[in-house]
Parts: sequence; C-alpha cells; structure tokens
Amino acid sequence: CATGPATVIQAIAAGRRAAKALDDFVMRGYVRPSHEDYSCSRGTNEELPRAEFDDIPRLARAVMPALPPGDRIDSFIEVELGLTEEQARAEAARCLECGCSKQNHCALRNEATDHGVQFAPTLHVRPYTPIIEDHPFIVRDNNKCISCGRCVAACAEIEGVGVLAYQFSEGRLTVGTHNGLPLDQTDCVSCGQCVRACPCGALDYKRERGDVFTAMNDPKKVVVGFVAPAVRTVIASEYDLSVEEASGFIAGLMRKVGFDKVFDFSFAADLTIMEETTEFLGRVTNGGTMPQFTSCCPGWVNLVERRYPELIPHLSSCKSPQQMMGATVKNHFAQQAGISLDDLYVVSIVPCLAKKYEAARPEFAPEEIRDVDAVLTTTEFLEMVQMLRLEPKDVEPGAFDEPYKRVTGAGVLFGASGGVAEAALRMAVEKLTGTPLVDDLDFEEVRGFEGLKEATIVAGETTVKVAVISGLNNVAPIAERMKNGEHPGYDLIEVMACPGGCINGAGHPVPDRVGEMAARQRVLVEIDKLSKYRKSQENPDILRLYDEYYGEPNSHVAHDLLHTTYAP
Ligand code: HC0
Ligand code: SF4
Repeated sequence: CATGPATVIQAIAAGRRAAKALDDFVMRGYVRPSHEDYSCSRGTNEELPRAEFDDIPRLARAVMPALPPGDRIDSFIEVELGLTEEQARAEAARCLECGCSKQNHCALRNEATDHGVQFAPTLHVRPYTPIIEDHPFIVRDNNKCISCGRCVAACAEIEGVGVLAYQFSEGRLTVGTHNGLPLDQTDCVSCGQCVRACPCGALDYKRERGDVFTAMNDPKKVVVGFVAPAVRTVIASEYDLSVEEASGFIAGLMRKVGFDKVFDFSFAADLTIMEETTEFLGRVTNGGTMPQFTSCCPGWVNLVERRYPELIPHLSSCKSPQQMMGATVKNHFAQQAGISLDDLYVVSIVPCLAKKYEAARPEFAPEEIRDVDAVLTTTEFLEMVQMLRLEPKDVEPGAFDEPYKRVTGAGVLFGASGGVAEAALRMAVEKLTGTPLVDDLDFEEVRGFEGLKEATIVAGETTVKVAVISGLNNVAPIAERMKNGEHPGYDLIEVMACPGGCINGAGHPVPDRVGEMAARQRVLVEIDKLSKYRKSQENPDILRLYDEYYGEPNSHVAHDLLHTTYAP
C-alpha cells in the first residue's frame, strides 16, 4: 500500500510544525489518521480515484504557511505531479494559499485578482494558533482569519442567534464565541451561514466524502444516494442545463460518481406533506395546539430546542424529508430489496450543514444504525465529481430509481422559501373543501425572498392564515410574542433558517453573480410548472408506499418511522 499520497504526507511530516499540518489534513478529511489504512481501504493503487493525487497541490499549498520558507513544497509537487518548478509556482500563485477548498468559488481570491493583488509568500506568516474543533463539524482556523467580521454579522443579523463575537488575543483580532464557551455549548444552530460568509476558509466544515468513497469501494455495500430539491438548481447553473434537463442529469451524475441507487428527496417531501398536512388538519378539527410550525429545517428545530423550548408543542412532529427518506430506505427499501442493514449505506446530498447535525442525532440511529449514514453538501458532491474528473459528456441522464421514482412539483418546491407551505396548502385546501384542486395551484404570495410573507386562504368554511419566514432573525418577534402567551394570528408557520430557503444553504457554492438566488428559485418554480404531478397527494409512488407499507398518513407505523419528539 505504499502510494503517492502516503509518500507526500510522510514528506510533509518531516517539515517544521508538520504534526499540526497533518492534524489539519486529517481534520478536514483529506487523509485518514493512518494513511496506510486510507490507501488500503481503497484497494490497490490503480483503483484509487485520480482525485487523491489531484488533491496533492491543494494539500501542499495548505501546509506551506506552516513550513520554513524555501522550495520544499514546490519540489513535492514536482515529484508527485511531474510539474516543473515554474509550473508549480504558477499553480501555487493562482491561490491565496489559505488551503481551504472554498466552496469552489473564493470571493477573496476573486477580489484580489480583480484588483491586481499579487500573491506574496509572506502573506500568512503569523504565530501559529491551534485549529479549534469545538463543534461536531464546523472547524475554526484563526491562522487564516482576516478579521473581516462577516461571520459575526451572519450569525447575529441573518440568523439572530449571535453566538459569535470578536475576540482580542495576543495582539490579534479574531473571532470566538460570545460567552467564551465552546461552540457546541452555545446556542449555535449549525446552519453554517458563518462558514458561508467567511471569505478565506478560516471557518470551514469537515468533509464526509472520504467515508462515502470508502463505502463505494466496498463491493459488499449497496450505496444509496438521494438528492435534495435545491441541489439541482446549482447543478443546472454549474453545467448550464435547461430546467427540463436538470433532474435527469443529476440522477446520471450520481450514478457516475458511484451510487448504486439514486433517489430524489422530493419524493420524501411528498411524504412529509402527507404526514404534516394530516397532522395540521387534525389540529384544526380537534382543537390541537395552534399554530403549527414546520419542522423540516434542522437549523430552526435547533433554535426552538435551545432558545424557545416553550414552542415545542407547536412544532410538527414530522421528521424532515431527509430523515423520512433515510427511515423509509432503511426499512421499506431494505426489506423489499432483501438487503441487510450492514450492507446498506445511505447518503444524502443537500445544500445544508445543519443536516449533518440532524443525521447524527441519536434518535435517528435506532440500535445505533444511522438512518442516514453520511451527509454530503452540494459542494462536497461537486468536489467528488472534480476528483473523479467527470465531464458532462460522461454522464448519461436518466430517471431516478424505483420504487420512489415519481415525484411531484410540490415536493420540488420545498427547496425555496414558501415551498413547504405551498405544497401543504395544495393538500389542505383540497381536503378542507372536499373538491379536487385543479386550477389555482399557485400560491404566489408565499414565494420570494421577503423575510416574512403572509397569506390568507379561504377553503370552504375554514380560513387558513399562513406565515412564511426565512432567516431566523425574522422569527424572533413572533417567537417572543408566543413565548409570552400571545397568539400570533397565524395557523401554519413555515420557518427556514437560510434567507430564501435551502437554495441559499451554506452547503452550496457561494453565489458569485447578482441574480443567482432568483435564478435558483426559478428553476424550482419551472420544474413544478412542467411536472406531470403537482400535488403530493396524487403521487402514485407515494400512494403505493402507503398501500404496501405505511397504511395511511399518521398511522402507527408512520408515527414510528416518520415522526419524532424534541428535547429542550
Ligand atoms: Fe432542504 Fe428539505 S427543502 S430542508 O431546504 O423540508 O437541505 O433542498 O432537502 O429534508 O425535501 C435542505 C433543500 C431539503 C429536507 C426537502 C425539507
Ligand atoms: Fe438547512 Fe435549508 Fe434550513 Fe438552511 S434553510 S439550515 S439549508 S434546511
């Protein structure tokens, strides 16, 4: 198992501060604690994805600031990749050398390049401070911090959580937590908007792609992937696809990356609508706790648990689509396909960091087997595509797999703010009036980027008042009023932590042009318009799943697998 990567890591390990640099690599998921295990787990050298070798320039650059000045890294690059010293230097000069893999687009580098700023080798020479790992997956490296304060602002002003603050230490202004506690002991909701705001990789998150590659390289494992609605908006833009092409292309791309089965989250979004709208109508007719809050955004659920536990009875008991899909695959699909749980590895691809937190919650790992084994962000997925050197011409577009092949436009809409409410209204109005909703499926009032949107819908004898909130700072006034016993005047409230919903999640590449968010939203709205089925309750695969497995919405089995409880 003596491989290229092992040689490089050993060589780097000979440098000054090498142990810390190596820790940095391990923490970021570039290498395993034992690189021999890492190589062995991938089989022979020939079977290693080219990517492991392609990562070397980035690894080398990452460690440069921690090594003595000189040509050591350039010579590693030369040795491993066959570049000349001149080429190696040119390669290195393209980057600010912070070592981050900044979501494919580095705003700081782009700004620097636009303004003609040249790379200087002394840019980051500072006293080394240890990398802080005080959160399940967010890592903070103050060696890279440029004290711009974007993360502090994102946490305070977009999310209203305010757990980050400037700190002054040893003559340097950097960022810490407001009360000095480790991040995982604060009210951090894990939305990742701080990571998204950081222009230079001082805030980053641990990658899970190594675990996913390992599972894919294990011949015993059936690796199932499912992709969130909002991810296709980014794939459409990255590959310049039409709306009609986006979903089929992403299914083909996932197969090419190595997934054995590919499903669409929008299916689970339909399942969520069946469960959550049934719960809502139950509360309306039985005088249950009102209003009902949606529960599919784990950033929002984290905020309720940490800061507003009084509101827990208002949260829908539904798991998010991610966890509904995981539970359905690990139970219904495993049983139907005759796959033992030891051999089934389930991966979600999402725009969201909070979903990494959600998937790791102990209640979603019955008998210590997680329903969702790994969570990849859109960025991580695109990194895997790059590592495998896949080109669009390698991709054969196709449908998602049975038995969850068909999805509705309502499920796809989930990816933007207002989508959950709109999908729920399409079912609620139909049930309340007893008449199939044929026209007037579009509830445009709840779409768009306003932090608070409202709609009043008259359905037969019932009037449903809906609020749609995105950006957690916008929920505080309502939450505070409810905490003090006031009714906010709504029946159903959708809350998503990220402004504009999941299309703006921290796991996507950072938009680098004006209008990108509106374009992402348009993709979802257009897919909905073109869909054969536009109401979750008419999805034939959902109806079949109820027939053969769950019985009916909110049934005993459904409660067991598709609902949850919350802990203050
Ligand atoms: Fe979302 Fe979702 S819509 S939270 O934003 O509900 O991540 O896209 O996958 O689970 O479906 C994220 C996006 C999802 C979930 C869905 C919901
Ligand atoms: Fe995640 Fe979406 Fe919530 Fe953002 S809005 S934290 S991307 S689920």
